[in-house]
Amino acid sequence: MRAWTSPEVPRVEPVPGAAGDVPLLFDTATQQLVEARPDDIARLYVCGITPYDATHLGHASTYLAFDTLQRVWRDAGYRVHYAQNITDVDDPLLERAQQTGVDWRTLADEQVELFRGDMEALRVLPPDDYVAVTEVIEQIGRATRILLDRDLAYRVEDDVYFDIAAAQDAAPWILGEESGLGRDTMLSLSAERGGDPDRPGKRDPLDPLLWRAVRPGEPSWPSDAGEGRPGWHIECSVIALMHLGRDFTVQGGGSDLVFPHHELSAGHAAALSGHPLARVYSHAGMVAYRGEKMSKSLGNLVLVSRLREQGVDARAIRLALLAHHYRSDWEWFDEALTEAQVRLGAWQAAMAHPVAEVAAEAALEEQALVARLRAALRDDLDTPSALRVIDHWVAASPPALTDLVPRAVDALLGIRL
Ligand code: 5CA
Ligand code: ZN
Repeated sequence: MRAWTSPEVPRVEPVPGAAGDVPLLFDTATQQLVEARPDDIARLYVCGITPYDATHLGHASTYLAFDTLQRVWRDAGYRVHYAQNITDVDDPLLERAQQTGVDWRTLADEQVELFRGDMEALRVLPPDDYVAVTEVIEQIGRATRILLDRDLAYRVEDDVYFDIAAAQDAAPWILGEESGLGRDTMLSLSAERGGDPDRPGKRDPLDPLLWRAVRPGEPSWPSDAGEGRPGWHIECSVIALMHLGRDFTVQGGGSDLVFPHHELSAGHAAALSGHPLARVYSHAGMVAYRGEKMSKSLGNLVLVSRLREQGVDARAIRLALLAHHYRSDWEWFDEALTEAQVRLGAWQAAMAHPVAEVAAEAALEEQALVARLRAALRDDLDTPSALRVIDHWVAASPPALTDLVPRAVDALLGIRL
């Protein structure tokens, strides 16, 4: 799939030396801060949208978290290979299409287009590989066939399930290693989040669907696993393996994906490749609105496109989201936009007229400021502290400044002043 146009990212000189400049990131699997250290290049996968009711501020907040990670890596001199999926065939999407009488493909296309526009307006760096499930049906069918042939999958009627117990014996993967959850919690989350723990005939109630055989009225494709369509977790395992390879740097998404999605995507990938899926599992907190998680199923949504239509500056939306630490759960209040607009105005006023040269002392201060900005972001993407660093500088109203600070704000925070 076509992604969207990349914003320009200015280089901020001097570039920090490579060693020691990798960000620390909280890893869900080990529950601690770890270095998100790329090999030759940083390889990042972030779970993409299921294209309906996009883009709400919860989605935007999650993508901004990983946008910040990407900007920190790039600023430190690393190349980044970023992949993202689109879940364009799945039960909730098909249900929504059915309810509204729209063809599911039309719904998905329109929503992906809206998402692209929102991401572009927010200056989110696009993925290098933006892959819809419908583009990789054949590969997912083949992967399912491989798992069947290795006895790591089995059929219940014509549907195919992943055999968790067999995979744990055969692959470098253990259920619970990523999420740290106990079985009872897993069972209830599985039922809530698209699983079918009560289906008779499964070897383990937690075994997830890999391939769903054709049903009347549902889209289906021929494949090595039979006529049907992919289950959910396998799409991300296959897309990630195809484009990033095994054992990549960071697997990301919102915290609602910790279980079952990321746990079982990791299981499928380990069973297919013989290696762990990723090194770090990073999760963004949930944005709530009117007391509950902002979600399509509850309908309590604030859409980026709606705010843009109302004439809200996308930079203010970005600043309002960056004002929260990516890992915290927080609630959106409309006043947050006013605060962000005030902040944006103050930054613009202070940085409106960069000059070519400033006194040596002022230049050193600017460099120290950029160092503080970088340090905040390297510390588990602490954007609230990063914004405060700029606020303090702006409040002190330096008489003249070069373009170093606005360039750093653009490169690292994605705000072009
Ligand atoms: N297509 C799947 C992932 S493979 C999916 O979860 N799609 S989604 O459209 O529901 O969500 C897209 C991304 O936004 C996911 O990373 C999800 O974790 C995140 N997300 C969803 N709701 C919120 C929310 N309220 N706050 C923060 N992030 C959210
Ligand atoms: Zn995913």
